[in-house]
Amino acid sequence: MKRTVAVIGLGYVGLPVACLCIEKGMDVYGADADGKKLELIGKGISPIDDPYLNKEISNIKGKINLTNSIADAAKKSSAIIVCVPTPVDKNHMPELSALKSACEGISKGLQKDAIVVVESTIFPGTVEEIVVPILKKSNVSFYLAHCPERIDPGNKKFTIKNIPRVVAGIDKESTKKAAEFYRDIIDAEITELGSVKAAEATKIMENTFRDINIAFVNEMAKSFDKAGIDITEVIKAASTKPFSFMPHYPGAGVGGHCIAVDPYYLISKAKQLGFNHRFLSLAREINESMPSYTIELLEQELKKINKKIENAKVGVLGLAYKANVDDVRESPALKIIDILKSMKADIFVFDPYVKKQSNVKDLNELLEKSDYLILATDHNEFRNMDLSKLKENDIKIVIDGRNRLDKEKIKNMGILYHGVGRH
Ligand code: SAJ
Repeated sequence: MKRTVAVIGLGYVGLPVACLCIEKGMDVYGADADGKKLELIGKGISPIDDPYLNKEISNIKGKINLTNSIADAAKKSSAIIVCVPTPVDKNHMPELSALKSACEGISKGLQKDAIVVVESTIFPGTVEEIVVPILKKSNVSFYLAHCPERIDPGNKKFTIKNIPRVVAGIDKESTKKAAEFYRDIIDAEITELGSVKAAEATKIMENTFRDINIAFVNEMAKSFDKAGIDITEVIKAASTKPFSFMPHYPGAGVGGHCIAVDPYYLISKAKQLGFNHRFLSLAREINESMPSYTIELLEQELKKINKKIENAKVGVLGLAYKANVDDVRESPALKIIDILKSMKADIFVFDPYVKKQSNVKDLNELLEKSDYLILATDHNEFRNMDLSKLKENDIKIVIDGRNRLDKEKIKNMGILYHGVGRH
């Protein structure tokens, strides 16, 4: 009998799940609160500019059942995969309203012995303390597990089809049923863990590991800026060691809905339990300081030519939180723009993936109008730009927020150059 799956939340996590389940011959009910998103998906257009989704989305046109009613999707399904956002609020506290309302909706339609799997990133304890009580309102027996999402937006090599996963349920049966489900759709190792808290903690550990390593190189970059050492050369050199070194790269900041968010889920939960994550908090502080550090670098270079930021014509290259994606969530570029605004600079912004929030039509117009540049996001278009255009447009300063541009070439054109830990 065909398995029927409800996917709650059709974003960068849920949509790949929906595409894959349809590809595997399942009946899929996709539920999302965003009518525009449902309309696009119904037309076979991906609401997210992502290589995997742009390719797969046409295969689900006319096959996926779309609804804005979570209860209706749950009513029809024996498996329910929850892929809603779990951000932090402005005080860096977990914001679980989307997860809670998804569970409320599911509890209104949950079928007896259905399996519910939460893929959204959550702190250890969320499933047992928050999800279970809400689903129990359904008054039916159900299986419940956590299988943390591992999507890397824009990654063509590792996609939902081949990324190994970990899974654990509130009881052995739930773990087994969830593992079966993922083994049916994913061609990679599915590891069953002994407790749902271990699964919740795994994702947080993966991403916190990345955050502290980025903070490490960001602090090194600040130190090397003082010492006149080019950190990109040192990272390259350290990477020649064939074991126990893992390169990370300094930059204008850490954005996105994973790395910049997940550590706070653990920090806040641990605080409730009486443990203070000093190291993780410091790493967050260092990474959060990078946008203002990038502005300080611009101020340093402006001082050399007796200029100030006020009324300076500053071109910001990029809005997205990382290269070649269209997502601006927690983007350092937005923080850089806010600081420039507060300092009354004249700001020009261009991002080829985020044209709606750009205020010039293309890179050429930005170069024509700007005197100083900040590279905030290393989109391929910026990495490969014709640097001679900097000279043609009389650009005086380049702050390379991702250490991606040819430092020597820029300096040889008589343009002031400063990267992050590189000058
Ligand atoms: N960043 C740095 N230096 C680095 C790496 C990243 O400053 O060395 C910045 C990026 O510019 C960006 C932010 O950190 O602003 C996050 O970058 P990311 O490459 O970690 O991209 P994400 O947020 O899409 O992370 C995803 C995560 N995947 C999941 O959570 C399932 C993460 O676990 C992956 O490690 C990451 O992709 C990846 O490796 O690409």
